[in-house]
Amino acid sequence: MLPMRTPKLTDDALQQSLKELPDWSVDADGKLHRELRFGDFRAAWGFMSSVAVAAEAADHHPEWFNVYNTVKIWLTTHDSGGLTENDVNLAKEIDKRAKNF
Ligand code: H2B
Repeated sequence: MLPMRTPKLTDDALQQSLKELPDWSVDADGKLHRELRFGDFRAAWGFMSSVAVAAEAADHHPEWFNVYNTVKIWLTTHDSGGLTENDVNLAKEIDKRAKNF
């Protein structure tokens, strides 16, 4: 048996989801992308720690890059080869947690 993969979002479903994610865009690689800037490294790292807990709980993990107070995030579902509802859900969780830092 093949392992179950989360289905990729249709173009329509993706466009609908993007309406709820105004801070996110789809990059040239088809990944959901957002950049955040915090007051300092402590806040950026605190945010990343918070997202790490959510990502681990969901078993869905971001690609990300941090320098001092900036965090750049890319979301995609590697197992599915594209964007799925798991990426949309994690993006929403990230938006929620970003407000705390
Ligand atoms: N995160 C992301 N972003 N995409 C995946 O396909 C993925 C993941 N797969 N986290 C999970 C872990 C998988 O590798 C494990 C075995 O469940």
